[in-house]
Amino acid sequence: MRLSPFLYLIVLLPAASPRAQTRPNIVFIYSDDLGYGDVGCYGATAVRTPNVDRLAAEGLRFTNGHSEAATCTPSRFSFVTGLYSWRKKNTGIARGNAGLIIPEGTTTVASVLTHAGYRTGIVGKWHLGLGGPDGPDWNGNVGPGPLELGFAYSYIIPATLDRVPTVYVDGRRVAGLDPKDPLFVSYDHPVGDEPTGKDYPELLRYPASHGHDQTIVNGIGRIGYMAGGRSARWVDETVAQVLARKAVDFIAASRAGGEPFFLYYALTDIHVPHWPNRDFVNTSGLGLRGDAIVQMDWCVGQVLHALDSLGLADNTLVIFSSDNGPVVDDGYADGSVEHLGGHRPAGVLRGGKYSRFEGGTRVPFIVRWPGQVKPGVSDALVCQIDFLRSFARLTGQPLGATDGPDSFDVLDALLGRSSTGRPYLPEDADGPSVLRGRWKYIPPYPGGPLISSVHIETGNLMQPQLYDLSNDLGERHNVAAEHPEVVRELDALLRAVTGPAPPVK
Ligand code: NG6
Ligand code: CA
Repeated sequence: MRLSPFLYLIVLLPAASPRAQTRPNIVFIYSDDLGYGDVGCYGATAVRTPNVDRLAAEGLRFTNGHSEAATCTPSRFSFVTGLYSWRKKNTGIARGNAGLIIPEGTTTVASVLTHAGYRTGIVGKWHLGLGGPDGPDWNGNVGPGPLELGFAYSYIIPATLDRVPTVYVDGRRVAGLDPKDPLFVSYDHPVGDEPTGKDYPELLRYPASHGHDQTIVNGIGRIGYMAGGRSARWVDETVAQVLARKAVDFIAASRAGGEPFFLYYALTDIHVPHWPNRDFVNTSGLGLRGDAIVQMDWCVGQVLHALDSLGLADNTLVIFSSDNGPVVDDGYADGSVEHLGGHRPAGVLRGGKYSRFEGGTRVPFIVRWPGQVKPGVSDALVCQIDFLRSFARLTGQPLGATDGPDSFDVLDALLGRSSTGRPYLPEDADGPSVLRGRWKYIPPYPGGPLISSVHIETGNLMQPQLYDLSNDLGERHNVAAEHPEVVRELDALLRAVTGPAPPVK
């Protein structure tokens, strides 16, 4: 039987249907502590990052893309909830046994995409607490956690690589835990009789330079004490590989299920402790931190390769970014400072992780969606907190005023269809500064100019600071005295934004 031209059209329609174009899969690859100058496409020459550079060449590279905060927990809180981190208490850097920081029932980027019919998953670093107010039951149900906040799949490390417990959590259970060897965790007092870095520094792979002197696990002094759970402990030199496998498996399973998917792939690199797989040791010439960058780039490559080989690349929006700016010695004397050479982790920016200067939150930020996002460079002001509302529009989800109230819909900027992003951005480093147009305003803050342990400038000054980023991206010339009216305006803006907080349960 010959098909009429009309029938041909119907048969052919699904492949080119608008659904395929407007509801792409979304993969957010979130690096940890990666600086504005740490990858090739942002100017690094001493370390090679071909996979991140490939994303940039095939996508849109933002020069003014930000995390919401200069540390991890608040940045992640904002990305997940669309709320500024200071809206809620306890969004400072969370302990590894903290209770879940985000109340159940909060609208999240994952719950929005679940409503839109997406299969949602998180793989990697969580660091937003688990369990009730007293923390999780490590030997039972570890929830509530990502699964109660809109993620259908969750394979995470609870906090950071340097915080106990050093175990994976698969869904609501510690993966591979033997009930005969229960896991004990405390941040207040030693548990069990395993050596600590404080008492047995000779057992360490490399010494701590600051803190990190509690339980030694796998030759690394950690923050916090733990005992038991031996069968469940991760092996530092394979964490990136284990998580990359989980990410790729999630993509493949979603492809098999035929649903659009959202993957939040939160890399553990390049946070301390730096212990890349032996495949990457001595590959950068920049010491262990540089080797961790190479491993991070490999992780990105694993995802790109999976998308290519499964035929998903064209219909997948990939976003790559970092949760805060860079730090070289974040508490371990692992040789990274000595090997840094001329590499500048924050590039042209001043400050880094923990800092109010741009180095704190201005980070690599790349969007790729072949055929939809024209490759290039964008100066639009965008922030990870804006994904919630931008993805809602992308997927046609109506939101109420209290859903992600601090998230702006910057979809057009993210897709390169507009050069305008959000109108201003509060940047948090234990208290906000604000960026609007060419101006960066840092209100007076006490606390001293330097965190000496990490060699990073805080940006604290008892006088107002105003920088004209159009000619002073490195924030060297405080022009507050020359522009009192701008200082007044931005101070008022900041007060208005931080003022009457929307109710957070
Ligand atoms: C600090 C840790 C640092 C890192 C940071 C959190 C010390 C001395 N420093 O308190 O090593 O873990 O917290 O980093 O313990 S973040 O990227 O997760 O915010
Ligand atoms: Ca971080």
